[in-house]
Amino acid sequence: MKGTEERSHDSLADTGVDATSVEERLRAQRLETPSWGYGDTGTRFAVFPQKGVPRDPLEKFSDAAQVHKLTGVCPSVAIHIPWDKVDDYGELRGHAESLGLRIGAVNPNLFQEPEYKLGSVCNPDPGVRRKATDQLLECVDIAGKTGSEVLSLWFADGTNYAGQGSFVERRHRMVECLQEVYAAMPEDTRMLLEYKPYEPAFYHTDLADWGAALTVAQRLGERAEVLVDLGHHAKEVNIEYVVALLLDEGRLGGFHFNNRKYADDDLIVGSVNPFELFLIYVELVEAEERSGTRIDYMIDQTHNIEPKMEAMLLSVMNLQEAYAKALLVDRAALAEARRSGDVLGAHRLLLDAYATDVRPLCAKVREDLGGAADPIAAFKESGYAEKVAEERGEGAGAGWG
Ligand code: RM4
Ligand code: MN
Ligand code: MN
Repeated sequence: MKGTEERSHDSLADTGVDATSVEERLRAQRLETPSWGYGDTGTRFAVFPQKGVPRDPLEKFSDAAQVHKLTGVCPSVAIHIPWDKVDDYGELRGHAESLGLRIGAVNPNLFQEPEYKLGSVCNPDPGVRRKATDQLLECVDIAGKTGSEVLSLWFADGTNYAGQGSFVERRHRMVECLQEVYAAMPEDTRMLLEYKPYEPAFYHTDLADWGAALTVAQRLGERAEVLVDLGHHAKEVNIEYVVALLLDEGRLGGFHFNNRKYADDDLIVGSVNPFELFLIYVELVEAEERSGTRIDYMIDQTHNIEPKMEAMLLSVMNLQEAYAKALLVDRAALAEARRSGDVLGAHRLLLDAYATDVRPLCAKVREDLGGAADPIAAFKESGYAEKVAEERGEGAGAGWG
């Protein structure tokens, strides 16, 4: 039986790429996991409680530490406020750091309170806009206390019926509120604007697509960038093209990885359309080679019926594989095929990379990082799930709100 190292190099033998540099880049990959992916979440129909889910934000970090330990590439955790509200953010930060983690993007909820029925920063009532702006400013403050450098904003703002609101007035209100927040951000903090075309509003959304998010970001300044969530597009949108375009404008700041079959399903990334994920990474790899590209790669998933920790591990493995395959594309040959008009030659270079079995390579990279060749098997063997099920019990999960 061959060792991981040997199998890893076998799989690259025919690709003509430099295995060492591919491994180096894979070791440098960073993926942020979401605190809410560890808690009990659900649909509007039901939330199914699972045994051993974290009861508070600190326990979510303990679970995230397991994911980092087994994969070696997940040292940060995104938080949602108020789901992860604590009295002492210094304590939360200390707990994270004691586990070898740091706090990633701070995500404010501006969609749960009754006042936000007609919107938050776009609300026609100036009093409600003030409240929303103050909540955003509180998150800037939390980012400072927790050592986070990213304020990640998704707005549920929108309308349900034609005529309900003025698109333009609502947009102006959003820009005005965000200008105040942007001005309050320390120099090293970035603001990410996440778009979504529907839900919970069903007629229009105030940041519906990449164009809406990009133009608001441009109004604010260089440290405002667009976040692409893979579940937030109309059907058949060519997401890799959107990614390339935002990269070219220097305004792709973040990713929310997940996968969907129909709507904003928040399923495990790569579970529905792994080829699309690969094509997105093909664009990202190219951009990474340009200087100044700083993208926060985050997972945004809710695990409703699947075991949450294993779901997170599988997501990370799928992202490692997609990245690895994209790194295997023979770029020089691709450029030549494009130049000479070799349509299928160019296409097949992508297919060749996609068809390569990169699992041994990714297993080796994880082992190099102190993680596990097979993180899910290692997790099962570790007994962690049984231990926390015993300690934490069932049904007290910290999830939605
Ligand atoms: C939204 C969006 C946000 C996420 C919330 C909970 O659809 O994806 O990123 O934080 O859901
Ligand atoms: Mn998202
Ligand atoms: Mn979403």
